[in-house]
Amino acid sequence: MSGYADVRRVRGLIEGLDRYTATPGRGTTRLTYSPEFRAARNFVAAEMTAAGLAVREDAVGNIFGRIEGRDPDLAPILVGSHLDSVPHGGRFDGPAGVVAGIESAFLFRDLCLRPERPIEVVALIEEEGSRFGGGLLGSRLLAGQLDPARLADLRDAAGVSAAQAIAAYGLDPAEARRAVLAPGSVHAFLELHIEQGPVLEAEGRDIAIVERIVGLAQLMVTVRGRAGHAGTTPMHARRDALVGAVLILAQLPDLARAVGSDAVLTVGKMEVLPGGANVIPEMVSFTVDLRAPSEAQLTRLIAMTCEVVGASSCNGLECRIEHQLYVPPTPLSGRICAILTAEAEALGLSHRIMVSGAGHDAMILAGLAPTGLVFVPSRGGISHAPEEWTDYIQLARGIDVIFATLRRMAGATVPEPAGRLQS
Ligand code: HGY
Ligand code: MN
Ligand code: MN
Repeated sequence: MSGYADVRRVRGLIEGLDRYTATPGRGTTRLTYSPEFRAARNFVAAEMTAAGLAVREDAVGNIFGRIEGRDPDLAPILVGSHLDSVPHGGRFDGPAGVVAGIESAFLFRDLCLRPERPIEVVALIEEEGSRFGGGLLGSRLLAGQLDPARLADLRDAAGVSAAQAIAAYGLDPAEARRAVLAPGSVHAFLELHIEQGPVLEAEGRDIAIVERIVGLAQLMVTVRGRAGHAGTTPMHARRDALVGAVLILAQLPDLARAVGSDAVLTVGKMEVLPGGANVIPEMVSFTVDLRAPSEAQLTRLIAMTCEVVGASSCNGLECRIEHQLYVPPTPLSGRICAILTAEAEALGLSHRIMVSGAGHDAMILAGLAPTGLVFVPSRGGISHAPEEWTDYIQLARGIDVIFATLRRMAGATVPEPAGRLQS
Protein backbone atom coordinates (compact mmCIF):
# COMPACT_ATOMS: atom_id res chain seq x y z
CA MET A 1 0.00 0.00 0.00
CA SER A 2 1.56 3.24 -1.09
CA GLY A 3 1.16 6.40 0.92
CA TYR A 4 2.42 9.95 0.75
CA ALA A 5 4.93 10.42 3.57
CA ASP A 6 8.59 9.76 2.84
CA VAL A 7 9.50 7.19 5.50
CA ARG A 8 13.23 7.89 5.21
CA ARG A 9 12.69 11.62 5.67
CA VAL A 10 10.35 10.97 8.63
CA ARG A 11 12.96 8.72 10.24
CA GLY A 12 15.65 11.35 9.66
CA LEU A 13 13.51 14.01 11.34
CA ILE A 14 12.74 11.85 14.40
CA GLU A 15 16.34 10.66 14.75
CA GLY A 16 17.60 14.18 14.13
CA LEU A 17 15.47 15.51 16.98
CA ASP A 18 16.41 12.63 19.24
CA ARG A 19 20.03 13.85 19.32
CA TYR A 20 18.91 16.69 21.60
CA THR A 21 18.62 15.08 25.00
CA ALA A 22 20.31 15.73 28.35
CA THR A 23 20.50 11.97 28.97
CA PRO A 24 21.97 10.36 25.84
CA GLY A 25 21.62 6.59 25.97
CA ARG A 26 19.10 6.87 28.81
CA GLY A 27 16.06 8.17 26.97
CA THR A 28 14.96 11.64 25.92
CA THR A 29 15.22 14.38 28.54
CA ARG A 30 14.48 17.76 26.96
CA LEU A 31 13.20 20.31 29.43
CA THR A 32 11.73 23.55 28.13
CA TYR A 33 14.34 26.29 27.51
CA SER A 34 17.21 23.90 28.29
CA PRO A 35 20.25 23.80 25.96
CA GLU A 36 18.82 20.59 24.44
CA PHE A 37 15.47 22.32 23.88
CA ARG A 38 17.19 25.26 22.17
CA ALA A 39 19.10 22.86 19.89
CA ALA A 40 15.88 21.00 19.07
CA ARG A 41 14.15 24.33 18.38
CA ASN A 42 16.97 25.28 15.98
CA PHE A 43 16.72 21.89 14.24
CA VAL A 44 12.94 22.27 13.84
CA ALA A 45 13.30 25.83 12.53
CA ALA A 46 15.90 24.68 9.98
CA GLU A 47 13.74 21.80 8.76
CA MET A 48 10.67 24.05 8.59
CA THR A 49 12.70 26.49 6.47
CA ALA A 50 13.87 23.63 4.24
CA ALA A 51 10.23 22.67 3.76
CA GLY A 52 9.53 26.18 2.54
CA LEU A 53 7.81 27.47 5.65
CA ALA A 54 8.01 31.02 6.97
CA VAL A 55 9.24 30.48 10.54
CA ARG A 56 8.48 32.59 13.62
CA GLU A 57 8.84 32.14 17.36
CA ASP A 58 6.31 33.60 19.75
CA ALA A 59 7.14 35.37 23.01
CA VAL A 60 7.31 32.16 25.05
CA GLY A 61 9.18 29.99 22.54
CA ASN A 62 6.40 28.23 20.62
CA ILE A 63 7.63 27.79 17.03
CA PHE A 64 5.33 28.36 14.02
CA GLY A 65 6.08 27.50 10.38
CA ARG A 66 3.58 28.95 7.90
CA ILE A 67 2.49 27.87 4.43
CA GLU A 68 0.83 30.97 3.05
CA GLY A 69 -2.63 30.47 1.65
CA ARG A 70 -3.97 31.68 -1.63
CA ASP A 71 -6.16 33.75 0.64
CA PRO A 72 -3.74 34.85 3.38
CA ASP A 73 -6.50 36.49 5.40
CA LEU A 74 -8.22 33.22 6.20
CA ALA A 75 -7.61 31.84 9.72
CA PRO A 76 -4.95 29.13 9.48
CA ILE A 77 -5.12 25.45 10.30
CA LEU A 78 -2.54 24.63 13.00
CA VAL A 79 -0.86 21.22 12.98
CA GLY A 80 1.76 20.00 15.44
CA SER A 81 2.53 18.94 19.00
CA HIS A 82 5.10 19.57 21.75
CA LEU A 83 8.92 19.64 21.71
CA ASP A 84 9.61 19.08 25.43
CA SER A 85 9.75 15.68 27.14
CA VAL A 86 9.41 13.94 30.47
CA PRO A 87 12.68 12.94 32.19
CA HIS A 88 14.14 9.84 30.44
CA GLY A 89 11.18 9.67 28.07
CA GLY A 90 10.92 8.37 24.52
CA ARG A 91 11.80 9.91 21.15
CA PHE A 92 8.25 9.95 19.76
CA ASP A 93 6.15 11.61 22.50
CA GLY A 94 5.65 15.08 21.04
CA PRO A 95 8.11 14.93 18.13
CA ALA A 96 5.85 12.49 16.22
CA GLY A 97 3.30 15.31 15.94
CA VAL A 98 5.83 18.02 15.14
CA VAL A 99 7.35 15.79 12.44
CA ALA A 100 3.87 15.06 11.08
CA GLY A 101 3.47 18.78 10.49
CA ILE A 102 6.91 19.24 8.95
CA GLU A 103 6.57 16.17 6.68
CA SER A 104 3.14 17.42 5.56
CA ALA A 105 4.80 20.72 4.65
CA PHE A 106 7.47 18.87 2.64
CA LEU A 107 4.66 17.01 0.83
CA PHE A 108 2.85 20.26 0.01
CA ARG A 109 6.15 21.52 -1.43
CA ASP A 110 6.98 18.34 -3.33
CA LEU A 111 3.47 18.04 -4.79
CA CYS A 112 3.30 21.76 -5.60
CA LEU A 113 0.13 22.06 -3.55
CA ARG A 114 -1.19 25.55 -2.77
CA PRO A 115 -3.67 25.71 0.10
CA GLU A 116 -6.54 28.20 -0.10
CA ARG A 117 -6.28 28.57 3.68
CA PRO A 118 -2.89 29.11 5.41
CA ILE A 119 -1.39 26.21 7.35
CA GLU A 120 0.87 26.65 10.38
CA VAL A 121 3.08 23.86 11.72
CA VAL A 122 3.60 24.33 15.46
CA ALA A 123 6.16 23.03 17.98
CA LEU A 124 4.91 23.80 21.48
CA ILE A 125 6.69 24.34 24.79
CA GLU A 126 6.19 22.68 28.19
CA GLU A 127 3.35 20.28 27.43
CA GLU A 128 4.71 17.76 29.94
CA GLY A 129 5.18 20.22 32.79
CA SER A 130 8.47 18.48 33.59
CA ARG A 131 10.16 21.79 34.38
CA PHE A 132 7.48 24.14 35.74
CA GLY A 133 4.80 21.68 36.90
CA GLY A 134 1.18 21.40 35.75
CA GLY A 135 1.84 21.11 32.02
CA LEU A 136 0.18 22.17 28.75
CA LEU A 137 1.81 25.55 29.33
CA GLY A 138 2.51 26.54 25.70
CA SER A 139 -0.95 25.60 24.46
CA ARG A 140 -2.70 27.09 27.52
CA LEU A 141 -0.98 30.39 26.85
CA LEU A 142 -1.94 30.31 23.15
CA ALA A 143 -5.56 29.50 24.02
CA GLY A 144 -5.78 32.25 26.64
CA GLN A 145 -6.17 29.68 29.44
CA LEU A 146 -3.12 30.84 31.37
CA ASP A 147 -2.64 34.38 32.67
CA PRO A 148 0.80 35.43 31.32
CA ALA A 149 1.45 37.05 34.71
CA ARG A 150 1.59 33.51 36.18
CA LEU A 151 4.91 32.98 34.35
CA ALA A 152 6.57 34.93 37.16
CA ASP A 153 5.14 32.50 39.76
CA LEU A 154 5.76 29.12 38.10
CA ARG A 155 9.14 27.86 39.28
CA ASP A 156 11.41 24.93 38.43
CA ALA A 157 13.26 22.71 40.92
CA ALA A 158 16.04 25.30 41.20
CA GLY A 159 13.54 28.07 41.97
CA VAL A 160 13.94 29.71 38.53
CA SER A 161 10.64 31.21 37.39
CA ALA A 162 9.28 30.59 33.89
CA ALA A 163 9.63 34.33 33.26
CA GLN A 164 13.32 34.25 34.24
CA ALA A 165 13.86 31.15 32.09
CA ILE A 166 12.18 32.86 29.11
CA ALA A 167 14.48 35.87 29.51
CA ALA A 168 17.55 33.62 29.82
CA TYR A 169 16.38 31.84 26.65
CA GLY A 170 16.56 35.21 24.86
CA LEU A 171 12.87 36.14 24.74
CA ASP A 172 10.93 38.82 26.58
CA PRO A 173 8.41 37.48 29.12
CA ALA A 174 6.73 40.90 29.18
CA GLU A 175 5.65 40.16 25.60
CA ALA A 176 3.97 36.87 26.59
CA ARG A 177 0.53 38.47 26.36
CA ARG A 178 1.15 38.90 22.61
CA ALA A 179 1.43 35.12 22.25
CA VAL A 180 -2.25 34.67 23.09
CA LEU A 181 -4.28 33.77 19.98
CA ALA A 182 -7.58 35.63 19.63
CA PRO A 183 -10.77 33.59 19.42
CA GLY A 184 -11.56 32.95 15.76
CA SER A 185 -7.92 33.41 14.75
CA VAL A 186 -7.42 29.65 14.26
CA HIS A 187 -9.62 27.63 11.90
CA ALA A 188 -8.70 24.18 13.29
CA PHE A 189 -5.95 22.29 15.10
CA LEU A 190 -4.69 18.81 14.10
CA GLU A 191 -2.35 16.72 16.22
CA LEU A 192 -0.74 13.35 15.58
CA HIS A 193 0.50 11.55 18.70
CA ILE A 194 1.67 8.09 19.70
CA GLU A 195 -1.09 6.19 21.50
CA GLN A 196 1.05 5.54 24.57
CA GLY A 197 -1.18 2.54 25.26
CA PRO A 198 -1.60 -1.08 24.03
CA VAL A 199 -4.88 -0.97 22.09
CA LEU A 200 -3.81 -0.31 18.47
CA GLU A 201 -1.01 -2.88 18.65
CA ALA A 202 -3.31 -5.47 20.30
CA GLU A 203 -5.99 -4.95 17.63
CA GLY A 204 -3.51 -4.69 14.76
CA ARG A 205 -4.93 -1.36 13.63
CA ASP A 206 -3.05 1.41 11.85
CA ILE A 207 -4.52 4.47 13.53
CA ALA A 208 -7.01 5.71 16.12
CA ILE A 209 -9.14 8.79 15.79
CA VAL A 210 -9.65 10.34 19.21
CA GLU A 211 -13.19 11.47 20.04
CA ARG A 212 -12.51 12.58 23.62
CA ILE A 213 -9.67 13.12 26.09
CA VAL A 214 -10.15 12.27 29.77
CA GLY A 215 -10.24 15.00 32.37
CA LEU A 216 -7.05 15.52 34.32
CA ALA A 217 -5.85 17.36 37.42
CA GLN A 218 -2.43 17.84 38.96
CA LEU A 219 -2.05 18.62 42.64
CA MET A 220 1.07 19.33 44.71
CA VAL A 221 0.81 18.10 48.32
CA THR A 222 3.17 19.57 50.93
CA VAL A 223 3.62 18.05 54.39
CA ARG A 224 5.51 20.17 56.92
CA GLY A 225 6.90 18.71 60.18
CA ARG A 226 10.01 19.54 62.13
CA ALA A 227 13.61 18.64 61.36
CA GLY A 228 15.48 16.84 64.10
CA HIS A 229 18.33 14.55 64.98
CA ALA A 230 17.76 10.93 63.96
CA GLY A 231 19.66 9.66 66.96
CA THR A 232 18.56 11.82 69.85
CA THR A 233 14.87 12.48 69.11
CA PRO A 234 12.53 9.92 70.76
CA MET A 235 9.87 8.47 68.45
CA HIS A 236 7.02 10.05 70.46
CA ALA A 237 8.59 13.53 70.14
CA ARG A 238 8.89 13.58 66.36
CA ARG A 239 7.00 15.53 63.68
CA ASP A 240 8.26 13.43 60.79
CA ALA A 241 7.01 14.88 57.49
CA LEU A 242 7.92 11.76 55.51
CA VAL A 243 5.97 9.41 57.78
CA GLY A 244 3.02 11.79 57.41
CA ALA A 245 3.37 11.84 53.63
CA VAL A 246 3.59 8.05 53.42
CA LEU A 247 0.42 7.65 55.51
CA ILE A 248 -1.38 9.99 53.08
CA LEU A 249 0.06 8.31 50.01
CA ALA A 250 -0.97 4.84 51.21
CA GLN A 251 -4.64 5.94 51.21
CA LEU A 252 -4.68 7.49 47.72
CA PRO A 253 -4.88 4.50 45.29
CA ASP A 254 -8.13 3.30 46.89
CA LEU A 255 -9.69 6.69 46.20
CA ALA A 256 -9.22 6.16 42.46
CA ARG A 257 -10.67 2.66 42.74
CA ALA A 258 -13.64 4.15 44.61
CA VAL A 259 -14.60 6.42 41.69
CA GLY A 260 -14.35 3.69 39.07
CA SER A 261 -12.02 1.28 37.30
CA ASP A 262 -11.41 3.91 34.60
CA ALA A 263 -10.07 6.50 37.06
CA VAL A 264 -6.32 6.67 37.70
CA LEU A 265 -4.14 8.33 40.32
CA THR A 266 -0.35 8.63 40.20
CA VAL A 267 2.24 10.03 42.60
CA GLY A 268 5.19 10.49 40.28
CA LYS A 269 7.44 13.03 41.93
CA MET A 270 8.49 13.44 45.55
CA GLU A 271 11.01 15.65 47.34
CA VAL A 272 12.20 15.05 50.90
CA LEU A 273 13.91 17.95 52.69
CA PRO A 274 16.46 18.56 54.04
CA GLY A 275 17.37 15.09 52.70
CA GLY A 276 19.93 13.90 55.24
CA ALA A 277 20.03 10.22 56.18
CA ASN A 278 20.37 11.20 59.85
CA VAL A 279 17.86 14.05 59.78
CA ILE A 280 14.15 13.71 60.52
CA PRO A 281 12.42 15.06 57.36
CA GLU A 282 11.08 18.56 57.85
CA MET A 283 9.19 18.95 54.57
CA VAL A 284 7.94 16.54 51.93
CA SER A 285 6.24 17.57 48.71
CA PHE A 286 4.74 15.22 46.15
CA THR A 287 2.62 15.46 43.00
CA VAL A 288 -0.75 13.75 42.58
CA ASP A 289 -1.88 13.22 38.97
CA LEU A 290 -5.62 12.42 38.72
CA ARG A 291 -7.57 11.36 35.62
CA ALA A 292 -11.11 10.21 34.93
CA PRO A 293 -13.43 10.08 31.91
CA SER A 294 -16.22 12.11 33.52
CA GLU A 295 -16.12 15.46 35.28
CA ALA A 296 -18.19 14.05 38.15
CA GLN A 297 -15.61 11.33 38.78
CA LEU A 298 -12.69 13.75 38.52
CA THR A 299 -14.14 16.37 40.87
CA ARG A 300 -15.08 13.64 43.34
CA LEU A 301 -11.55 12.22 43.21
CA ILE A 302 -10.06 15.68 43.79
CA ALA A 303 -12.42 16.28 46.74
CA MET A 304 -11.58 12.93 48.34
CA THR A 305 -7.85 13.55 47.92
CA CYS A 306 -8.21 16.96 49.58
CA GLU A 307 -10.14 15.34 52.43
CA VAL A 308 -7.41 12.77 53.09
CA VAL A 309 -4.71 15.45 53.02
CA GLY A 310 -6.72 17.81 55.24
CA ALA A 311 -7.37 15.08 57.79
CA SER A 312 -3.62 14.45 57.99
CA SER A 313 -2.89 17.89 59.40
CA CYS A 314 -2.51 16.61 62.96
CA ASN A 315 0.16 15.52 65.46
CA GLY A 316 2.15 18.63 64.65
CA LEU A 317 2.10 18.08 60.88
CA GLU A 318 0.76 20.75 58.52
CA CYS A 319 -0.54 19.39 55.19
CA ARG A 320 -1.43 21.59 52.24
CA ILE A 321 -2.58 21.13 48.64
CA GLU A 322 -1.76 23.34 45.66
CA HIS A 323 -3.99 22.91 42.56
CA GLN A 324 -1.55 23.11 39.64
CA LEU A 325 -3.76 22.07 36.71
CA TYR A 326 -7.37 21.21 35.99
CA VAL A 327 -8.66 20.32 32.53
CA PRO A 328 -12.17 18.85 32.23
CA PRO A 329 -12.87 15.88 29.94
CA THR A 330 -12.61 17.31 26.43
CA PRO A 331 -14.66 16.17 23.41
CA LEU A 332 -12.92 16.74 20.05
CA SER A 333 -14.56 17.90 16.82
CA GLY A 334 -17.02 15.38 15.37
CA ARG A 335 -16.65 17.02 11.95
CA ILE A 336 -12.88 16.61 11.97
CA CYS A 337 -13.23 13.04 13.30
CA ALA A 338 -15.40 12.31 10.25
CA ILE A 339 -12.85 13.83 7.86
CA LEU A 340 -9.96 11.93 9.49
CA THR A 341 -12.02 8.71 9.23
CA ALA A 342 -12.85 9.33 5.56
CA GLU A 343 -9.21 10.02 4.70
CA ALA A 344 -8.08 6.90 6.60
CA GLU A 345 -10.63 4.88 4.63
CA ALA A 346 -9.45 6.41 1.36
CA LEU A 347 -5.90 5.42 2.28
CA GLY A 348 -6.99 1.88 3.04
CA LEU A 349 -5.90 2.16 6.68
CA SER A 350 -7.54 0.24 9.52
CA HIS A 351 -8.78 2.60 12.18
CA ARG A 352 -10.94 2.93 15.27
CA ILE A 353 -12.39 5.63 17.49
CA MET A 354 -10.73 6.00 20.88
CA VAL A 355 -10.85 7.95 24.13
CA SER A 356 -7.43 9.24 25.17
CA GLY A 357 -6.21 8.48 28.71
CA ALA A 358 -3.21 10.72 28.07
CA GLY A 359 -3.46 14.48 28.08
CA HIS A 360 -2.46 16.41 24.94
CA ASP A 361 -2.20 19.97 23.68
CA ALA A 362 -5.27 19.06 21.64
CA MET A 363 -7.39 19.20 24.81
CA ILE A 364 -6.41 22.83 25.29
CA LEU A 365 -6.52 24.01 21.69
CA ALA A 366 -9.98 22.43 21.39
CA GLY A 367 -11.05 25.46 23.43
CA LEU A 368 -9.78 27.74 20.67
CA ALA A 369 -10.78 25.89 17.48
CA PRO A 370 -12.26 22.59 16.25
CA THR A 371 -9.60 19.99 16.94
CA GLY A 372 -8.69 16.50 15.72
CA LEU A 373 -6.21 14.02 17.18
CA VAL A 374 -4.78 10.90 15.50
CA PHE A 375 -2.92 8.12 17.30
CA VAL A 376 -0.37 5.71 15.87
CA PRO A 377 0.57 2.45 17.64
CA SER A 378 2.99 2.24 20.57
CA ARG A 379 4.98 -1.00 20.84
CA GLY A 380 3.88 -2.82 24.00
CA GLY A 381 1.89 0.27 24.93
CA ILE A 382 5.06 1.68 26.48
CA SER A 383 5.65 5.44 26.73
CA HIS A 384 7.29 7.96 29.07
CA ALA A 385 10.23 5.56 29.03
CA PRO A 386 13.31 5.08 26.78
CA GLU A 387 11.73 1.88 25.37
CA GLU A 388 8.93 3.94 23.72
CA TRP A 389 8.74 2.86 20.07
CA THR A 390 6.65 3.26 16.91
CA ASP A 391 7.78 1.78 13.58
CA TYR A 392 8.53 4.53 11.09
CA ILE A 393 6.12 2.99 8.56
CA GLN A 394 3.38 3.14 11.22
CA LEU A 395 4.21 6.79 11.86
CA ALA A 396 4.18 7.48 8.13
CA ARG A 397 0.66 6.02 7.84
CA GLY A 398 -0.57 8.39 10.54
CA ILE A 399 1.16 11.28 8.76
CA ASP A 400 -0.61 10.31 5.53
CA VAL A 401 -3.95 10.81 7.30
CA ILE A 402 -2.87 14.18 8.69
CA PHE A 403 -1.55 15.30 5.29
CA ALA A 404 -4.68 14.19 3.42
CA THR A 405 -6.91 15.90 5.99
CA LEU A 406 -4.86 19.11 5.79
CA ARG A 407 -5.07 19.01 2.00
CA ARG A 408 -8.86 18.69 2.17
CA MET A 409 -9.49 21.19 4.97
CA ALA A 410 -7.12 23.82 3.56
CA GLY A 411 -8.62 23.54 0.07
CA ALA A 412 -5.29 22.75 -1.51
CA THR A 413 -5.04 22.49 -5.27
CA VAL A 414 -2.31 21.86 -7.74
CA PRO A 415 -1.71 25.09 -9.69
CA GLU A 416 -2.65 24.99 -13.37
CA PRO A 417 0.44 24.14 -15.39
CA ALA A 418 2.00 27.32 -16.69
CA GLY A 419 1.23 27.86 -20.35
CA ARG A 420 3.98 26.45 -22.52
CA LEU A 421 5.84 28.91 -24.64
CA GLN A 422 4.71 28.34 -28.21
CA SER A 423 7.65 26.68 -29.85
O1 HGY B 1 0.60 13.40 31.04
C1 HGY B 1 0.18 13.22 29.91
O2 HGY B 1 -0.82 12.56 29.69
C2 HGY B 1 0.94 13.80 28.75
O3 HGY B 1 1.98 12.92 28.42
N1 HGY B 1 1.48 15.10 29.07
MN1 MN C 1 2.82 14.03 24.51
MN1 MN D 1 3.91 12.74 27.44
